[in-house]
Amino acid sequence: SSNMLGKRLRKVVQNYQAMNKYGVEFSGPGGVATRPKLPLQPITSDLGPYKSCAVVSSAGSLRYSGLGKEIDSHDAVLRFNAAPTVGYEKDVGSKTTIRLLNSQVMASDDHRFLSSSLYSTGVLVAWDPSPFSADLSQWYNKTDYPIFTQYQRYRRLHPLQPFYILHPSFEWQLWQRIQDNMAEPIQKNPPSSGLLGTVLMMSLCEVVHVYEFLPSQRKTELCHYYQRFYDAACTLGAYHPLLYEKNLVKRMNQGLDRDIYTHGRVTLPGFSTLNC
Ligand code: NCC
Repeated sequence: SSNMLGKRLRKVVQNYQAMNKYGVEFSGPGGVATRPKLPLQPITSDLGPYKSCAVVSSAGSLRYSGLGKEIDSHDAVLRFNAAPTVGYEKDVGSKTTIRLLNSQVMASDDHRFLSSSLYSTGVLVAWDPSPFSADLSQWYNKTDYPIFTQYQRYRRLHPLQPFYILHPSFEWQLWQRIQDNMAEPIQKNPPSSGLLGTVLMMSLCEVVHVYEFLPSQRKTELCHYYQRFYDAACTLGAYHPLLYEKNLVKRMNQGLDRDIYTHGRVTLPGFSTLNC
């Protein structure tokens, strides 16, 4: 009915405006200093909408999961930081539509951000754990890692690859949602890339499947599926309020508990399908 359509349209506009707020039109103080420029439009105007999406956590429990085919069957796939696909296709698939990077990855020598081909597939989105929620110039002048210089360097080398930066207010609005879902006070650090990416995909997709964010029966202390490093804090959190993030995602899950146990899969609705 036209009433339904009206509601949907209103939602689309609201979504658009909301994303604009934590979108990417920040051109930065200093004009010349910030060239090459950020994209003109927010990512939600340039990408999607997609029907079905996959968010692939980097958890060690993806190892031997055999989920690769299922992950690749989605219209868009989001991956994190330095998580590779080559050599792990059976478990994590090979499609990369978006890669969400924290600023530490962009800055540290280990990850060879400027030279590795790992980052040249798909659309890049970067974020920095800014302690400042409101003041963009304060953040710009004191980021945790040199996100802007690295962004400029990368863009000069790869001028055609789409590359966005998340507005820090997105981190803190999301942090507030996690806190609202908990009776006890949580640590005042930004959410992990995992939850940031999940919510980003909820803005771009009708339905979002997140893999091994809520650990399956394969739960392990192996930190990442691609590294021999063991630490339970990778799954439970230390700096990031990861356990609380997982609680929130568990609450939003529209899939079966059994799918979590067997596949490490949760199913979340996209914002465009919600009427609230
Ligand atoms: O480990 P990381 O995350 O790159 O993983 C991406 C997201 O997957 C989810 N995850 C990961 C491992 C695991 N065992 N369980 C999980 O649920 C989390 O949601 C995680 O966000 C980050 O959030 O950006 C993080 O990045 C790393 C590190 O900077 C990069 O991997 C590059 O090496 C952080 N590690 C350290 O700082 C040592 C990590 O805390 C968070």
